[in-house]
Amino acid sequence: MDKSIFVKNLKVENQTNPLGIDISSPRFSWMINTEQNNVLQSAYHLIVADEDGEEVWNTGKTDSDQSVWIPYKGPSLKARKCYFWKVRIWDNKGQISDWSKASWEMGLLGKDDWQACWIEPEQKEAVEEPFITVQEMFSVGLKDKSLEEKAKDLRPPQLLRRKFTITGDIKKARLYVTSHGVYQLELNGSRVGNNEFAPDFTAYNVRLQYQTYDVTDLLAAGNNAIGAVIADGWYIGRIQLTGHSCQFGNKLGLLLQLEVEYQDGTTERIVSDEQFVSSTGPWEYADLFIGEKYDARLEQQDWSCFEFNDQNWKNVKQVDYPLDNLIAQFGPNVRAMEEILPLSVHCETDGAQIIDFGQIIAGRIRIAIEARNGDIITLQHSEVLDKDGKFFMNIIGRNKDQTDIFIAKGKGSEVYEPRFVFHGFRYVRITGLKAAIQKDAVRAIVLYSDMETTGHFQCSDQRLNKLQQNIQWSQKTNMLSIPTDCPQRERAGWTGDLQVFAPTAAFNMDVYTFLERWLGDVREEQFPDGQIANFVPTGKYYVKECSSMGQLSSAGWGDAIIIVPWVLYERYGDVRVLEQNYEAMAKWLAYVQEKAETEIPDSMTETDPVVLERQKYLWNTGFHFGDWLIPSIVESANENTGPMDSAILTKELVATCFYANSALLFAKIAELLGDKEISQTYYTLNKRIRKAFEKEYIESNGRISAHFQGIYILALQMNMVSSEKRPLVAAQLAQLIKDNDHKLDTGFLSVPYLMDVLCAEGYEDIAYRILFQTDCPSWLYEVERGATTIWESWSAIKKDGTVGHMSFNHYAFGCIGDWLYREPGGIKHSSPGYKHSIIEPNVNVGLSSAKAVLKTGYGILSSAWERNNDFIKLEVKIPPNTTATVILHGEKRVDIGSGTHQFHYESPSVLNGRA
Ligand code: RAM
Repeated sequence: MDKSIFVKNLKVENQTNPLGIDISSPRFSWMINTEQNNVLQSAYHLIVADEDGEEVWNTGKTDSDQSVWIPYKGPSLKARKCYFWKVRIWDNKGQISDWSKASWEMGLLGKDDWQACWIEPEQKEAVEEPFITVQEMFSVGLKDKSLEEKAKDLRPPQLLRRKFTITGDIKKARLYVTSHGVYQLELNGSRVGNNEFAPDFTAYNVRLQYQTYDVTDLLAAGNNAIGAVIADGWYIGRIQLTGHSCQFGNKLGLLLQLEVEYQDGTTERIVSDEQFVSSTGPWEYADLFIGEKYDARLEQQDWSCFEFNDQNWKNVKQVDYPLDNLIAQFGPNVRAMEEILPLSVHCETDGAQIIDFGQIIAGRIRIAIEARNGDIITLQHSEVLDKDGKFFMNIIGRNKDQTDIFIAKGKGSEVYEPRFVFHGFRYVRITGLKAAIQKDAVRAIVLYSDMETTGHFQCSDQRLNKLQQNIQWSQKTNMLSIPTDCPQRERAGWTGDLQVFAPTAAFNMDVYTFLERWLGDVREEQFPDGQIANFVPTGKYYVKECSSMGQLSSAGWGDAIIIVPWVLYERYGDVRVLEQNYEAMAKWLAYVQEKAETEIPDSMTETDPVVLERQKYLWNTGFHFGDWLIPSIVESANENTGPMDSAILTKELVATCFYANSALLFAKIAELLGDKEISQTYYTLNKRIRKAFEKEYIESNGRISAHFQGIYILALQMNMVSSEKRPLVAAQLAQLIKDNDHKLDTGFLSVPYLMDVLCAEGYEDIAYRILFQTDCPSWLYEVERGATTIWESWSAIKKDGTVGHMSFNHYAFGCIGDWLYREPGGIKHSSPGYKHSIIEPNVNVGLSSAKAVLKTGYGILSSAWERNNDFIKLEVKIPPNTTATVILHGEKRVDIGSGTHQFHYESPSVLNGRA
């Protein structure tokens, strides 16, 4: 039937027909498909039935325009059961869609659903790296052991297998599994699923995910065998800044439950128990940071098949671990998402071959090798070459080797792809290979959490397009299981980095569920006094590591617990993320409030009661990273200070700005969740903090005591300035930028607001000069220096070509992406999840065209404009069930419904000779 509206993209918990859900009230979403304009949903009807076709929940025709995040409200859902759901909708024109159908399956819902026991293979003892401080890690004198020495402390991944028999005709078979370490599975010689680094990186002690696999087609009648390989991963291996090991435990273990349902209704369970046997395999070691050593001569053919002779394998031990920390996989798994062919291969004088993949990524290589038995081939990974084009290990520190070793068995062409490691790199230096490497014999395998790309920005300036691509690459490659600062040196879930980047991230990809999961860890790892960790998951040395700084959190980092859920709510429209984090937000703010109210700076000698009274509203004590990595400070840093002056000189003011900002956001959130009284309290608190800030730090001429660009930006953005002083403060900022030859000098926390603040205060021209600036520091300086990702430091390659020991893949400064989508792109959310949006392209940035596309929860929203002298042609696409207001040339407002709309209007050109 030719229906003019239909319902598509049915999702449960943001996934299509998911398996293994353990949420008691899963949320349903769908999109409406139609060729017609101005379509709004007026009602829906949703029915859920169980496996036997019995209806379990029927909403009846429900008058509502909600088509995303509708929570299930039927009777309790049962473990393991598959549920079928269908939905149809009515629109504002009286049309009814057909039913659209989908399903989901519940997983194991509690420890009683587990018959399996944890098992551990006999294993070489894991070596706990000696504790070093962050300062020691970054100190020049840091001694790192040679790879050979380290190898002695490393240990092999373990292979575990078990035989079993299938006695009937299978209806369905599910495998529920998790590990201490990272695992891969095989059934009868075939790989199970395509997850990498399962069970993902979470705060394992409190939240360990199990994965569910449909293995119906992998089982055979009669004899079968199951095999698992487990490597140290994040649980035991070297991680985070200081390359510590054993942060969550020190023994590899497996928990597995295979459930088979036969056609006749009977069931069978094969679980991890002492019938498993174990052995080491071809891996001598595999450490996430150091790399993998693989000896192909030790491969055991068909080790996961029934016939394999496992006589020499060892027994495993059943061990008792509480099962309370188990949760079902939530959100995307890591996968091999892309493959890249080399750009070039060249030989160094010593015979080493350098492969250039033309793109910095996180992942590893796959290489076809022709070598002799016992040949040792070494793969080193790096993000840059030095000034003279020579291989240069840009990442230094303890255990940051990123080196894989392959020992050939020498039988024709052998394909090697490391399995339990990933690296941050663009270049690979290969030694030990006699033959010249052919380009098509190698691929770079790009690994990240499997999220949909939702955003696209393009404009008439190719350099900005390259910047946008670089931002997207830094995002993908820093979203491998958790949101990280960088995928090579630290790979840590720094809360501050994500906080500044979250709005950009939410344009580029569907990060909602991925970040919801990580926020779960942030909450779980909140300290009893309310502090939120600087990076999450933390690990057992976190507290010790922070002790030199005197506190476990920092302003602008801990505030992620309020800012990130708020951004997610705005961009995806699901109130649950606010509800879930509400308590943690309140605890964090209570901690900050207590600090502000009870502490004053050590240097303070004031006795004036008025001055002392306002100290209660200033968060001006303790350690904070401040406006981290201010370019001019990084430039002038010496070995002793490092970048720490950025923190020391700005921390008081930054902390107070974030205190005000978080109080305000929390007031809004409380209001939204119906907590009126609390909301009022925090609106008032916000006002008091702002007033105290102005009194304490802003002079009558608008100068702020910490005279840095970033402080002015934060003060203006967070409304710390009265309306009378605003122009003066803004003028100070403008002057600072002019004095800096129109270059930014902003750190991590202020840079997200740089462009918005300048534009809002009437300094558009300065903002655009910063945008198109090509001298260092600037976004286009990096682009012109050949960047393929966003760098940690703007001057990671200096003007004279000197290459620094920096990370070349930190997404934080890529936060300008949000502005590109919103301003030249023109897409702005106006009600949560883009139910209503504002399309207001800034056609005077200095571009002749721009296009922004975003796949929202309702469908594609886009804005594309082109300038022809003084005339603008704008095409806008609005998804069904949403509306938009188009603002032309800053004044004319047009309200529109879904569909494609075109506008032509006049807007005098201010191209100023730019693209
Ligand atoms: C660096 C990290 C991260 C930042 C912290 C404060 O070590 O790379 O980006 O958040 O410091």
